[in-house]
Amino acid sequence: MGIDKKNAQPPEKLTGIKIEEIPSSAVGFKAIKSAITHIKNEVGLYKGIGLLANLNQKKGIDCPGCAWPDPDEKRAFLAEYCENGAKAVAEEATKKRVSPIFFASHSISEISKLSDYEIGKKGRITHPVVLNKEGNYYEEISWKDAFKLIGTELNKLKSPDEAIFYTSGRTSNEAAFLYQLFVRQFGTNNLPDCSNMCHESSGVALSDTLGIGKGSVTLEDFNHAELVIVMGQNPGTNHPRMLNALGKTKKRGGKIITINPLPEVGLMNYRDPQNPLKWVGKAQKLTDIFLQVKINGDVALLKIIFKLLWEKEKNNPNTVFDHHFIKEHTTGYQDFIEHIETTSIDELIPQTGIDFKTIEDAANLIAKKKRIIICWAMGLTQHKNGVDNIREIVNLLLLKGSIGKNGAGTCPVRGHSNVQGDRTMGIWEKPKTSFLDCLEKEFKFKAPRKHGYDVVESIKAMHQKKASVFIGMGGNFISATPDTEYTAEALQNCELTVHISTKLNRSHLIHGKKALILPCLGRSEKDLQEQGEQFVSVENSMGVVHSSSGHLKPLSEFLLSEAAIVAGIAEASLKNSTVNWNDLIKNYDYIRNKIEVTIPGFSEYNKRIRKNDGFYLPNSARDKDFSTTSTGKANFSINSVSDIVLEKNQLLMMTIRTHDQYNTTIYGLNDRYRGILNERRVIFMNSLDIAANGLERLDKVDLISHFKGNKRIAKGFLVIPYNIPKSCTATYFPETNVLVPLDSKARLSNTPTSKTIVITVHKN
Ligand SMILES: Nc1nc2c(c(=O)[nH]1)N[C@H]1C(S)=C(S)[C@@H](COP(=O)(O)OP(=O)(O)OC[C@H]3O[C@@H](n4cnc5c(=O)[nH]c(N)nc54)[C@H](O)[C@@H]3O)O[C@H]1N2
Ligand SMILES: Nc1nc2c(c(=O)[nH]1)N[C@H]1C(S)=C(S)[C@@H](COP(=O)(O)OP(=O)(O)OC[C@H]3O[C@@H](n4cnc5c(=O)[nH]c(N)nc54)[C@H](O)[C@@H]3O)O[C@H]1N2
Ligand SMILES: [Mo]
Repeated sequence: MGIDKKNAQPPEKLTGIKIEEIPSSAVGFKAIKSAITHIKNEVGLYKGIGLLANLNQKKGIDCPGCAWPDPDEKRAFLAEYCENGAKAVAEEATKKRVSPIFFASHSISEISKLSDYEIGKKGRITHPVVLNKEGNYYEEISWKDAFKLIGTELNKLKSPDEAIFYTSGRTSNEAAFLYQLFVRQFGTNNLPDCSNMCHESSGVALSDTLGIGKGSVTLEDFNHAELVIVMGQNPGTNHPRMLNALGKTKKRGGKIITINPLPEVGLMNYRDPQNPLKWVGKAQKLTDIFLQVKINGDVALLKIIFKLLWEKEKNNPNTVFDHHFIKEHTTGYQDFIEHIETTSIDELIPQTGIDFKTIEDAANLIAKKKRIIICWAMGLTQHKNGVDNIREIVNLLLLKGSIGKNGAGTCPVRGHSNVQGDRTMGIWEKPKTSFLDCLEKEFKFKAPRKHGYDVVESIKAMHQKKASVFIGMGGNFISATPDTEYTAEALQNCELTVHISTKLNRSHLIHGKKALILPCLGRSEKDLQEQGEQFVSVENSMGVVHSSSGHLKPLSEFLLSEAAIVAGIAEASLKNSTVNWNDLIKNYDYIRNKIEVTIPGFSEYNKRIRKNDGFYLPNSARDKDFSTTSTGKANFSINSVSDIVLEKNQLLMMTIRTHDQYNTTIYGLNDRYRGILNERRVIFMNSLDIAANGLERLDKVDLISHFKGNKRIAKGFLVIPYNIPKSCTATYFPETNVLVPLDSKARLSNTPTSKTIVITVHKN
């Protein structure tokens, strides 16, 4: 019995908004109080403090929050974590349990009526459970039978390409490597991952222009940068420890330019979370120049800046651009300059929504600086021209010779704590030939060569019944993906859906004809295998591979590690595998030995991972080696501005995160840094747009998105007047994913355009 696809969306219920003044700075006492409250409520104070003391310490647990790196040497004495890192571990190490008794007394239809917040707070899943055809209750199943069911369904498929193997970004290197090896031995490259919705645009743009899809800076570079530009990112909430790095840049005399439609509190002023003496008195100012750009106005803004820089360079040759770098290391400079000559500042200004004088101040500052870092996240990648946004960033760095030198370079700030490592391990629907060649050689099998489905293509394939088994290694597919109702139909078309999860989420409720939930160990728990206690390894945003070991007793004896689950599925599904899966998981050193011989950069993996804090992977851009691009040099590129034209009363909507959520996991109902408490169904609007639509503060409205003549609706949101550019609005994800059309995606990277959705607002 399938539940109504409408229940794929969070319920429309309002929760009782309270509005308070927006704080003047991030961090400080309230952050500490919030962290302690979450720890106390979820884990208990005594156990919680032990847990926090291990977070991000050498030989400790890698924080499951974000992918921001740890300092190479000195770690904070008090603790190397942030408020939101504390919430992330509290959520995982919670005392609350979702046991077979819970499932026996709560039907799927019943659970699907709860909010995402309520679902998450039910706790950790303790046993593998199955939902049989026509059932409305999950029931306990043994691991053996669960694996057998997967094996049977996979082997029923006419082609391996009818199965989809999704990965979220928390999976360790060891589990990810095994998972992709199993999937390729099964015979498909259908390995979509959360990256497809996240930094794919960065990967495509950086590979194109610099020859490596990862950022080039290290944490140390922030101590040497003269200028850091932070674009389309809200580190105060999503990467709080990045504020320390920015604080250090400032202390050494560096400047910060922030480009964002919102004046995000954390970027404006902050207090050092590791220095309680600084929690009172005046906060540290971070942003020197704030460019309050309209949504998707970044390419236009950068083009204006290029024009201003070029004018200066023409007037005083060799003072603004680094011609030595340009000549030695790049191609396409002449074409780029010709394009800049033809651009018109007057035509571009309206797209930015910023006054000319402020842009000029920014250009003057950039002109003088030689060591520049540019950081960015989802505000740039999730647009139709997301790849253009990032190639434009590269243009700026190339003009300034700001790549491959101390204090300079690209800094795409990754989301999930091991999303970068998972890609390195081969979780990718478009694997490189050289990688498949290595797998074939080492494991003696014929790897599939045809590219697989990414996230958007997977949804379509399931909808069109070209795929009928879905396996999710972590994540929450129904809530993270666009076009919620369409995606629900897609998942409900499947014969089998399987989720390897720590906590209950909405994806468990929007299921195929049969469904399994396979509970796994979390990062914070001890992982005991045949040859003893194991640790895993992960790669952070700056390419450092390091270990993570859980210290807590697993919450239930029925949990398996992700690696063991992959081995179990592989044993039950592959007929003549050349791999002895059960042997590999006896000791993860054996898996790392296999990684060492198949993936470049991992020589002496087992030895180096045990030393202090791991090791840096090779990074060609960091070494000013651009030989891996199509031209053998770093490429200048010519990029497209936004092509969105709004009709009367139409507005642009970006979907963003509150301070109290981790993607689809809702820690709480507050967004403290934006002054909103106890409510998620809000829409931030400019006062002029509120008036123009005949609306008032706190009016209840429905949102309708418009795409190629189709309308999609999300009901019941409260209007909040906010400091946001005219014609721009913001709502929280996942409540408004139902408005994001599946076919609205970035050119080249296929990333859903979660930050540019054309909407109208209607009084309810
Ligand atoms: N606590 C916590 N930490 C997290 C996460 C979480 O949910 N909670 N998620 C993790 C993940 S997977 C990721 S990918 C990252 C996400 O980290 P962020 O990218 O910081 O997250 P978003 O909330 O999507 O914020 C996007 C920012 O971009 C701005 N923006 C939107 N559109 C535009 C635009 O057109 N131009 C410019 N210049 N700016 C724009 C928004 O105003 C907002 O400040 O964080 C990771 N860390
Ligand atoms: N509208 C809109 N949509 C977006 C975005 C946006 O900005 N706007 N952002 C996109 C981005 S950047 C991303 S990365 C995706 C995120 O997409 P996902 O990664 O799919 O979603 P998460 O919410 O991070 O997944 C949370 C679930 O992961 C499981 N989990 C947690 N820890 C573990 C673990 O250690 N092991 C396993 N096996 N499972 C675990 C828990 O069951 C939890 O419910 O969403 C995307 N969707
Ligand atoms: Mo992400």
